[in-house]
Amino acid sequence: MTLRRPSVIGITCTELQPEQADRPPRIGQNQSYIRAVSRAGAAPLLIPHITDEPRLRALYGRLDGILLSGGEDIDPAHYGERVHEKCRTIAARRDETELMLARWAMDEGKPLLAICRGIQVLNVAQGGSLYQDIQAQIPGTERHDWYPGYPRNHRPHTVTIAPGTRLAGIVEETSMPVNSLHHQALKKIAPGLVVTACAPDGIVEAVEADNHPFAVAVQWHPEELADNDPRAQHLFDALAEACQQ
Ligand SMILES: [Mn+2]
Repeated sequence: MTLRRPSVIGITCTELQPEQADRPPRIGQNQSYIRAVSRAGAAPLLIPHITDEPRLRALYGRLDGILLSGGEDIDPAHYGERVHEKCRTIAARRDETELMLARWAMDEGKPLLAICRGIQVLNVAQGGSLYQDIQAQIPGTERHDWYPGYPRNHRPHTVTIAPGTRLAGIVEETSMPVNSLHHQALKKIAPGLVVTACAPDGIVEAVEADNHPFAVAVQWHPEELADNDPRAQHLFDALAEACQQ
């Protein structure tokens, strides 16, 4: 058996809200992502917000795979809309950084796992659009923003997964309960992406690229389930596996 070098997977960061007024601006990310990537045998690397293309490119070049994480709302200008009153925090430097990473990974076939905000970044990067607030913009939908006040592994709805998709192969299910920590959702699906899972109310919960070695995106938060649920951990395992190809 040949020992292989562990893959390096870049995890994008969120802008941390200062608890005290005198705290400087900081970035970081939930340790659940780091645990899930580590458990998959890969080395996690937190990616700061770098909007200078050559320098971000230098960092990107050293990564075997990308994990687009959850967080703020994307500036609707990136999909040609004005800011809706229910749109929440926007992080301009994060938008710019992640849209570049997503486009490069899609163009060049670098393995990509996109979670929550990540599925939205991937869709917008490829020319899709978003509902800026599910409750305000889509009548008759169920609640999807189960935060704060609920555990992050609370599973309020199921997803139906299309058989034969990469996602179905990874989680080995065609229906399963998931957590739901989002108030936005995919609207127009970008060219090159296919919907692979939906909630009972029709909200798109997963997409993947049909012409890419590994570009899988989910609207739920598998990193918050992966400590106890192999179906969630398998998404990170599959990303790490793709990075070794
Ligand atoms: Mn949901």
